[in-house]
Amino acid sequence: MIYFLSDAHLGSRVINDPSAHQKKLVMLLEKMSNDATSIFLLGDIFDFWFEYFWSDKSKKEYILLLNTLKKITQSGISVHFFIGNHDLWTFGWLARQTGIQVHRQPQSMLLNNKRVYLAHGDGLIPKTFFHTLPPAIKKKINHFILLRKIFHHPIPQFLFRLIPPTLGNHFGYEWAKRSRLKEIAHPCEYKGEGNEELVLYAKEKEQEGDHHDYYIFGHRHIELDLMLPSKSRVVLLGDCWRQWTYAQIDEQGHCLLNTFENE
Ligand SMILES: [Mn+2]
Repeated sequence: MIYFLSDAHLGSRVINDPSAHQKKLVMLLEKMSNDATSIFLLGDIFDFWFEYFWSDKSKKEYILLLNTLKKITQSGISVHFFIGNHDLWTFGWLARQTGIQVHRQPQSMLLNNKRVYLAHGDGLIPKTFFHTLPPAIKKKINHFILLRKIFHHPIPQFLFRLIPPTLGNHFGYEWAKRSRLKEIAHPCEYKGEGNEELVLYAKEKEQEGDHHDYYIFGHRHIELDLMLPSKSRVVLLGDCWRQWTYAQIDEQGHCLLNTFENE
């Protein structure tokens, strides 16, 4: 079995019991590791993750998860970590600690004989859709793209790595907290086939002839399993902080969404 999960937002300052949250994620990973050949973490596993030039004691907060990941990779299961928009600032430390494989770009992979397109999902804005948008929304998206460029740029990253971790983390977790609070006030909703960017992105790739059987994304915090006219399926994973949903592809290549019940 191959498993996919995303958006745990571990360490979020809005989560009342962060250690219970981490334990539940570890339980899910341990359950998966019983029959997994690979596990895909599709972004925003951490609400804020940044690796500084200095040693950062706060990373101890995640020791249970880091040890679990290490145990899983050492048992021969490959764990793929796709950066999200909250945990893109890993510069090698996380991979060295746990044996996971970090992906910084969307990937096309052949998994159990299915062609699967994988990404966290932020920043994937379909070109044809963008041109149809009203100027105010275009402006908002351009602002987001600019911010994303700064976040991904090596110079600001280098400078931020010089900051003392306590200060950087305070800033980072407060920044991340704002989007969680926004989400609590206005839960993410499905925008419909004609407006959901990741669905349109998948449709665009199909039209370009770049066929995939499955498109699996996180980021949106909603569950979706939608078939396109080309018979491709777009799967949005939900999240692992409130909904506890994940996807799996079995040996026959069937994909389904599932909910983790805390037994
Ligand atoms: Mn995200």
